[in-house]
Order: sequence, then C-alpha cells, then structure tokens
Amino acid sequence: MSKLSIRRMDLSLIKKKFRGCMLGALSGDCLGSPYEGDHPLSAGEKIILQKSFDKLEGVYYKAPVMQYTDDSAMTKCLAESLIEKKNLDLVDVVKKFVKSYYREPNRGYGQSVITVFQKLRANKFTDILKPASEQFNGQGSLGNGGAMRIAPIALFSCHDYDEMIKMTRDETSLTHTHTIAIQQSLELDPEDELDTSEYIDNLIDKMDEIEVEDEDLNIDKSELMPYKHQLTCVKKFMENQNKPTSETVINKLGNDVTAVGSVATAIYCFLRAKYPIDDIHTDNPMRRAIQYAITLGGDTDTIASMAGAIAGAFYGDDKMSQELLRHCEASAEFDKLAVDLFDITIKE
Ligand code: RVK
Ligand code: MG
Ligand code: MG
Repeated sequence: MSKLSIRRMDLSLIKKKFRGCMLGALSGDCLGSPYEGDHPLSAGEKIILQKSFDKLEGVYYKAPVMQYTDDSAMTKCLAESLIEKKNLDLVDVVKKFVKSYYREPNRGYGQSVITVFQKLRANKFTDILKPASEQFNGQGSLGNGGAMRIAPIALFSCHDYDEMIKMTRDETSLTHTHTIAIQQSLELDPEDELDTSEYIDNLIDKMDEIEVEDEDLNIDKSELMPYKHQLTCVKKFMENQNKPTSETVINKLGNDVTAVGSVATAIYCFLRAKYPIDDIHTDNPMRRAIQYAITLGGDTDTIASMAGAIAGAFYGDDKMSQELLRHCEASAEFDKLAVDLFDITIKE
C-alpha cells in the first residue's frame, strides 16, 4: 500500500478524494438518519435496508430526497467558513453554527449543544469558549458533535499533520480525533489494495502520541487511553477470521452519541467494508461501509457520515454512487464545497 505525500499526488486524484470525503460525509448522514435508534437492525430490517438502498440506486427511482441533519449542517458551516476566511476563524465558525441553528432548528441537533448556541447568542459572541466549557457542570460534552463535522478541517490541513491536530483541538477538543483517519485515507493510493492492518497500526501509533499516558497502573487502561483501546479492538476484529457479530461490535466499540462510542466504530465500518458482509449485497465498498454502519443501529446518521467521509477520502468520488447521491439533499452544494476547499488548499 503506497503512502503518497499529498504534495506529490496527482492533482486530479486529490480532487476526487476531497469530493469523495465531503460527499461521503453528507450521504452517510442523509441515508443514515432515518434509522437512528438504539438496537442493531434485525434480519428483517436489514432486508428492508438493502431493498431501500437498491431502490434508491435504481435509475428510474426519483423520489425521495433525504434530508441532512445537524452533522451536515455543521460540516457545511465549517467548510464555508474555511473557504471564505482561508483560515480557521473560530469566531466566524461559531457565528455560522448559531445562525444556521436558528435558521433551521429542526435538523436533529444534540440535546445539550442547543444551550451552547443560546448562550453564545446571549453573550453576543464576546466569549466563544465559555458556553461550551460550562456544559455538564463544567465537564464539557462528550458527544460526537466535534467528530461528526470535522471533515473540512482534515481536507484544509491535509498537507500538514501537526497543523491538522492543532486545528482539530482548537475547533473541537482532544476527544474528537477522527480527522487522523481521514488524513490517512487521503494519503493512500486507492489503486493499491487497502492494507487494513497497516492502516489500523498507523492509527494506533498516532493515537499513542495523542493520548497522554498515565503512569497509575491501578486505573483501567481503557479509560486512560480510550481511543487507543478502541482502535486495538478494531485491529483484533480485523485480524480475526470469524468476523464479530453486530452485538459484539456495539459492545466493544459502541454505537452511541459519544465520541468514544462512535469514532472507532466508524473507522471499523470503513475497514470492514473492504470485504463482503452478510446481508449486504453490493460491489461498492463505499456503499457497503455506509450500509454496514446503519445496520449497527444507534447513532446511525453520525457513524455512517464519519465512515462515509473516511471511505470517500480513500476511494475518492469514483466510488460514490451517483444514484444514491441524487437522493441526498444539497449534494451539489457539498460537491462545490469540496471543489472550493480543494482550490484554496491545494491549488493556491
Ligand atoms: C441527536 C453525560 C453527555 C455528556 C456528559 C450526551 C445529533 C447527552 C447528531 C447529550 C449526533 C448527547 C449528536 C449529545 C451530536 C454528552 N455527560 N452525557 N459529559 N456529554 N452527553 O448535546 O453535538 O443527534 O445525552 O453536546 O455532541 O446526529 O445530549 O451534542 O449524533 O450526549 O447529536 O451531546 O451531539 P451534545 P453533540
Ligand atoms: Mg444528526
Ligand atoms: Mg447522530
């Protein structure tokens, strides 16, 4: 699996990857949101999902347009701000989030993040960090709202890993780290076969540096370095000849609205989708990643969106089903955002 420096990669390939990433994020959200719930899909529900995807992919099937949710609304704001400001301008980003929320409050936002928007509007953006820091009695939110919208940052800073980590920390917090997976997908040549063990080993190494190691051996390692722990589970799952059941995946990696209970799950969906999966009938590994994420139930829009972004950054938009995309709200807009991000990041 050859790792290419973004700088030396063919420009048309980078552009495909930018588009794949943004469109993967959008379509995972649109296609996943109707299935939000807490349990993995039953055998019957998986058949319904398969039929529904097949129908949406059918050339003559025009309706319906699937609406995007908060995941894409916030991704869109972040991308627009980066394009407009050609930099990460936190005040502008936050203003765009709040404006977008008040314009369309029914996009399925997290219960608690709404308080942050209300406080930001009340303080007229004089202190943009305070409202978030006050969440959950000062604990801060553990939700995956940072991770779900981070794709534009991964694209914008794709040529500089340290800068990407810094921007991700600034824009979200340390817990929202799946940008690394997007960046890693971007650097790989989709013409080469995806080496899933090399991919996950690299992620574990990077996570090792990011998560601070604690010396106290009495504390459960999984709590100290939760992401490294989760990624190590992903590695075991991938190495195992007998692939884990949905229940095991959910049990070990999670399928909920917390970042730690969803980010590694999305990475696993991308890697797992390289191979055929029971009850999912498609030759397209990108569709398979999104469809598999949905079968796990729980936070389906967000996990499918993150898996879609990571898969799209690897495969590029060639593997993005145009038929499925036609059913996703704002797909032309997201395509333009991807191209604009490419223009300011790579061409300029
Ligand atoms: C609805 C206890 C906590 C917590 C903490 C729980 C949308 C709360 C998107 C909270 C994504 C929820 C998702 C979401 C994105 C977080 N202690 N519970 N310290 N921190 N929670 O409101 O943007 O779907 O139950 O900050 O991160 O599609 O309501 O929003 O799936 O996580 O929401 O956290 O959520 P928020 P977010
Ligand atoms: Mg959502
Ligand atoms: Mg969600």
